[in-house]
Amino acid sequence: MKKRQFLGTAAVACALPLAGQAAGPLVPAGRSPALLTVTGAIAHPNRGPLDPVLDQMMHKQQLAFDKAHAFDYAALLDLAPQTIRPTLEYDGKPHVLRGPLLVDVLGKAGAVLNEKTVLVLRAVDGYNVELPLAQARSRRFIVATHIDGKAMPLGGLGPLWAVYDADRVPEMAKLPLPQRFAACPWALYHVEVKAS
Ligand SMILES: Nc1nc2c(c(=O)[nH]1)N[C@H]1C(S)=C(S)[C@@H](COP(=O)(O)O)O[C@H]1N2
Ligand SMILES: [Mo]
Repeated sequence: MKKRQFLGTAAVACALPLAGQAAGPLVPAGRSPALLTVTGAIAHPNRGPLDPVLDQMMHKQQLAFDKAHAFDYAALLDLAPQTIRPTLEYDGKPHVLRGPLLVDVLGKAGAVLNEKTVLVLRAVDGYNVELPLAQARSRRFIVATHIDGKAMPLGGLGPLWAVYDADRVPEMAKLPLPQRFAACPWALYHVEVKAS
């Protein structure tokens, strides 16, 4: 597992335009690619607006934002991990999923939350779902980084999966397996915090 990486002023400095600077290393020290970008009602951004050139996939998915908090893998592993054991629909077996609570990820971004907040969870294939904050809390959604002790590949369910323990939510546990995980985008990469 990776050690914690420092994401303070260095990360903010890296997010600023590099105009006038000599070309540096391809991957600046202590920085790895953002896996999850949180936008909307947040008070602790660490990057600027959507760049319609370089943020091409988000641009194609018609996102728009003037600031964001981007998490790399280390930043997510730095948050207190939770472990859940839901039965998955793919094989009908319980699996161990681990990762920080979604609300803790939002907290790190300084999300401004109230009882009307809605979260839009979006995956790389464009699949997206509106999840009321109240449900993210009561169902204890996590941003899973590991399944059965292993990191999850892009191309599988990862690298991040917004998921919850359906077996432990009575109104979901009574549904057939294929109806329990519609609010759980695999390959999650973007969360919008919609205040209203
Ligand atoms: N990224 C992504 N996540 C997704 C989906 C999807 O199409 N893409 N389908 C959702 C739905 S509707 C269900 S029922 C479950 C299982 O769908 P799947 O068989 O497409 O994984 O995953 C959910 N998560
Ligand atoms: Mo579905």
